[in-house]
Amino acid sequence: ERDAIARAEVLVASPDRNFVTLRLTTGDGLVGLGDATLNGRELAVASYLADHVVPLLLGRDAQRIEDTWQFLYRSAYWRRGPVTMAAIAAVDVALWDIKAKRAGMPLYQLLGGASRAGLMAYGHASGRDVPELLDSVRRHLDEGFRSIRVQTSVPGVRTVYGVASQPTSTGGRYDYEPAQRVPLPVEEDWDTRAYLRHIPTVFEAVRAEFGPGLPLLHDGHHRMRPIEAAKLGKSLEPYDLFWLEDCTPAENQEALRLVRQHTTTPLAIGEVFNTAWDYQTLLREQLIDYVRGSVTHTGGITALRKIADQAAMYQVRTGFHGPTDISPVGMAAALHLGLAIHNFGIQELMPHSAHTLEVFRTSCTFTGGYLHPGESVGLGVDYDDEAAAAFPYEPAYLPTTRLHDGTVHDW
Ligand code: GCO
Ligand code: MG
Repeated sequence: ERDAIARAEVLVASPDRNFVTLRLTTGDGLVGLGDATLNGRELAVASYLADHVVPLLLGRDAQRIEDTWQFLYRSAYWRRGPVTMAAIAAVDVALWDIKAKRAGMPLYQLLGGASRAGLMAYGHASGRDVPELLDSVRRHLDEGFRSIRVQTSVPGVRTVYGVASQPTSTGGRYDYEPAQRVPLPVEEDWDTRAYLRHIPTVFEAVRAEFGPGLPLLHDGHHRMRPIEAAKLGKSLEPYDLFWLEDCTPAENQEALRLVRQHTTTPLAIGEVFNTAWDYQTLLREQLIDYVRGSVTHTGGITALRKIADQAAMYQVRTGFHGPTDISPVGMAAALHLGLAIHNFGIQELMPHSAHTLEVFRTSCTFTGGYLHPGESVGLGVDYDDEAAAAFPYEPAYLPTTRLHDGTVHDW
């Protein structure tokens, strides 16, 4: 049985951070990889796969991608949710990897071929104050980035998520890592009024230094109420942002109506969404400009492609999530999809560490500000078991945030 799934392995490793990977092998030895990493809740997806999905996969026809997706989504009865959708995504991407290898082509060719030469990527500049931030922007430009996300500390706030606490780390970049290897989540603090006063002054300084042309992005990380987000969007209009991301938590999609009525700052949302339903009102009412989902957390290429096609009807473009917690397998999947679809917008890039890249050998490249998935057959990523053995799983938590009176806040 050439096409039958003969082996399904759930691989957990921590080369500087935790990753969960699904590896499927066909009867004739074709190997497919899928990313199942859910930052800070990794073992839940590993168990979902190993205990509940792997037994269903053995013997199935690896060529039947859509059918397998529908089977996993509907047969569980309990639909949606980050754990379920990350598990389905891993299976889906592994099957696309296998199908492209069977076809003898890089995956983007199977998805319709390249719609562009490369994928514009944005990097993460941050600083504890404005001079440090300007320096970080400069370093990113030196590394080839042509679009930059800008995050800074806020006066009166002790620690702000998304701002590197050390000025230098891997590759001389100003990096931050979303999850930390700590027994309890690190507690950060927050003050929305101080933030709303401060951020326009930061963008004013960045524009004054780097001019009007450089695409600049900002992540509100779900912290604002709708009226606060509307106010921020308005106050940032003079600085012509590429996007304002996650301005509200958006479980309530209607919140974006209020923001949209007040500002022309483009809005991006969706890194924590996991199905097309999360975007339904946002797309139909044209409340957003960019879809932020990742292949890894939105049910794979099969599902995210449908969302991208739906978005295209409203001239909404993609800006797929690409932090370090999307593994090189998940990133490769995003790049193949982004290269193939017409309504690609931009791709987030937080470069992986050298240890991560020892475990995941990827053909992806980043040159002149543009990402490309490479020309290897399939996804173009190999998993090195020997390298992975040196990096066992270590518990890690994302941080949490409290207001100054002690109230737990969105972060
Ligand atoms: C981003 C993000 C990330 C997430 C992280 C959570 O825009 O890249 O907001 O930093 O917080 O991926 O796991
Ligand atoms: Mg974000």
